[in-house]
Amino acid sequence: MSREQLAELQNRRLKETLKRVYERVPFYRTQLDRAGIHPDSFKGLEDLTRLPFTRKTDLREHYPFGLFAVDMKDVARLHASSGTKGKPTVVGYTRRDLESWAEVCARTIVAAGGKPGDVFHNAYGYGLFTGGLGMHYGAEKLGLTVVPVSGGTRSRQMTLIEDFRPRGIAGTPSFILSLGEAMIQAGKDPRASSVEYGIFGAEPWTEEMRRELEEMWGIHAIDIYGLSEVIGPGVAIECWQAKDGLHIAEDHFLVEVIDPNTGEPVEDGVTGELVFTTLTKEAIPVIRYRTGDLASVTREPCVCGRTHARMSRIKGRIDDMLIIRGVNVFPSEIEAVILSMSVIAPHYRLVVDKEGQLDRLTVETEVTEEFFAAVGSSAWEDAEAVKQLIRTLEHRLKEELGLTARASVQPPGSVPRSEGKAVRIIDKRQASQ
Ligand code: DLL
Repeated sequence: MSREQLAELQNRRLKETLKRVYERVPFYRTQLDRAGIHPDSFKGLEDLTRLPFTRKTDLREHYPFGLFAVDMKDVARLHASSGTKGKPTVVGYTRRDLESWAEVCARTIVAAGGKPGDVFHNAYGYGLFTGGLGMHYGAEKLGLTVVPVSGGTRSRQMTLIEDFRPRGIAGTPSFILSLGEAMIQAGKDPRASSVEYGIFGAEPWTEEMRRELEEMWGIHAIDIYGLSEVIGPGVAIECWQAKDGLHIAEDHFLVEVIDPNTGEPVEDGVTGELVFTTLTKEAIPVIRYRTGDLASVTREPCVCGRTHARMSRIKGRIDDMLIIRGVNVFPSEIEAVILSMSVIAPHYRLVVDKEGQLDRLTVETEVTEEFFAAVGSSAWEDAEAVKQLIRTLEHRLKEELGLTARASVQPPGSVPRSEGKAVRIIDKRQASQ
């Protein structure tokens, strides 16, 4: 579809969505009345920036179903976020929403290099989390054979991969990395497996992590982005041809990038907060939803031929930015430094606490098996090679990020692994005050 045709479609769908929420959701009616906007005079895309933003707090305040635009009898499915930072956010889907969701997820698998007939090992968690069922129905719609393995023990996943011979695999990058690691420990080579492409997302990851995963598994590692409030997985995906930005399903989701402080739009190519407006959702449409995710967008043509705009990798979340002794830093920047050191394994945690009045960051890492074998386990802390490694990591964090941090390097397996989204930041500041 040309960009002009797309704009026409978006314009029509945006007007329909606005009408829908104005008529059916008291929250939006109040918001729009306050802003002096009525669906009858709303001009569509050119009026977009006049619309008020919607925030996660709005969903929480109307917990559970207050922002739904349909009767409960028309809601075919519910999903919810884990709610680690307060009440969960609940989202609903009509049958048509489930269809559109399957459609956008099917497209993501095509973009990653998947095709009908593939066996697809889906290690995203099934349940209230959108990852498992979202990718599941996308894969079925495209005509793949889905293995709905969900999370679960690595040894079982290994056996299933050996026996069912999937071409595609999906899961959080941290989990697939630890699965590969478990295979190597069991004397198996992930590169020798049948897997050719991996669809990885739901948590931040870096180019360095992509290299680790591609090297370890011998696959194309493709970044997928999404969030429950907008639909779940399927909002955007890289194409295997370019791996240079994630194509946004713009016929379903309108994207904006704003300056998080002023709320004003920023130019293409400039990093800011992603804001989405849904164009086809029935059960819970969202208007200018502020994701808290930081990225930039480009509308330059892509080698793959898709015309949809591309977003950069997520640089971080606004609320994940750490301020350590006056230096602002995102976990992804620290990850890039850690992973650029070949003797450190791609597992880490960032622990923040207080030292007197000052914030203190400890970067917890572990070494590779080879390094460990060379040093030997006895007197680990006193080994000169370990001390030197700590000094080098601390020095590079300072040089490259301006960050004063303590480094800790431990034997392999010391950093806890997770089955879903990795827990990278342990903030002990409240407790230690
Ligand atoms: O994580 C949906 C999803 C499932 C996406 C499977 C991709 C694959 P939530 O649990 O609502 O939904 O979490 C959404 O996760 O706002 C981002 O902060 C983060 N996130 C998702 N994908 C990526 C990614 C799903 N590729 C939140 N890179 C989002 C970085 C991501 N962060």
